[in-house]
Amino acid sequence: MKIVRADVIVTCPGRNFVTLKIVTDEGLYGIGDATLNGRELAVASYLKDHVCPTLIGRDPGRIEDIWQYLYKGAYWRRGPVTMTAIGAVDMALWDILGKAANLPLYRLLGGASRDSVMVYGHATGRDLPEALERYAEHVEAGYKAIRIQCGIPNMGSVYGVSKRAGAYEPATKGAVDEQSWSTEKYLDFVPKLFEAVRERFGFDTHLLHDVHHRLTPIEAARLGKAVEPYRLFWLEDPTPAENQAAFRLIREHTVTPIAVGEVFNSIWDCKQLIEEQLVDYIRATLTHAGGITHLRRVADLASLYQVRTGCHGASDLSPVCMGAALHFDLWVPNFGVQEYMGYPEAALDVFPHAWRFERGVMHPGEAPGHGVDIDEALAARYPYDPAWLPVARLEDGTLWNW
Ligand code: KDG
Ligand code: MG
Repeated sequence: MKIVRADVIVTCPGRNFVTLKIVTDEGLYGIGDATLNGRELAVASYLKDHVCPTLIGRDPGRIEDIWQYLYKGAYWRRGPVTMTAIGAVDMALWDILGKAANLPLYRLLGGASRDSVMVYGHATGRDLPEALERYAEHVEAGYKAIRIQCGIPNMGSVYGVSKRAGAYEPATKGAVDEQSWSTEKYLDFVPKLFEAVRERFGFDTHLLHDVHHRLTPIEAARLGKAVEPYRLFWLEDPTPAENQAAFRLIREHTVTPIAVGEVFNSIWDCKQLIEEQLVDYIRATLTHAGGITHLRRVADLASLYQVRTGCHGASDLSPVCMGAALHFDLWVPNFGVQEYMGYPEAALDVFPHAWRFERGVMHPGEAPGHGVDIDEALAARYPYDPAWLPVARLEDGTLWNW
């Protein structure tokens, strides 16, 4: 079998997605998600201009060799754009392999390690009553794990709370959204938020929260310690992780479990965090971290240290990533949880899929490959629509981590 075409499809069915389609001389094709929120066209160009021409004529079954070729052969290694492009190629090649073998991807990886995949949903409110209502809806829908984010009293805007009604979507059209941040107000309010959740709903659901890189290590340590009575499933991205050693300080002070890594793109971003057992969950996902071929290396390293997976699954990762990730989750022995926020209706129509959700758990389905397709005619009806991720500033105007 030989690769005869590789096309990049950019579409905006409710939000922007970049998809790579690799076609073989036998008519089989595979697709991969190449969406990097707010930087979509950089990956589209990397693929179109620098990767697709090198794929033509290759055997799509040589997945490992193609991965190594794109990683080592570029000379310029790693980085979100490169690794997202490699991730999309890898995902598409595993899809082709599954279709050629007539097997769902999870069976190629070694078969199911569990019956279904626990996912966490997002309960987000502008204020405490609204956040608790959203939490109640998730409990009602059967979610076993729920992330809570809430507007902070007397703070203009906050991570996780959309300006628009409906699902969380941080990217905005037109001007970049400049949000304001006060660590003091946040640290004062958040323990009260968790207390209110546990008071109303008890301890039957796993409670998660995303700090979105906003705290310094010592502030994060203080928060982790303060919220121990509420027994979080995880506290996510408490501080930026470029300096992996910073997490030692958090670890020295608290037993609140830590999740990190949705912005990671390679094993090198998390090597120290894992080897020193500074985190409990690793959030890297297939699209941004080099596909199945690379993420399973991360998961295998993590398994040696009892670190579990918690793949990033925000809706800016396309339904293609979701499908592939669910196969990965069903197989990976050291699975923790999968994020799932749902998708706009139009996106679900553009990407017909075998995966399904039922009462807090998901299954990738039994279709060969990863089980997600793209309706190209429909995709063409939703042209690319530029959108920007926000930035955050402290109340005195200093640019902060969003
Ligand atoms: O594009 C940015 C989003 O993917 C990110 O804000 C979502 O932090 C996020 C999460 O935990 O899902
Ligand atoms: Mg996050």
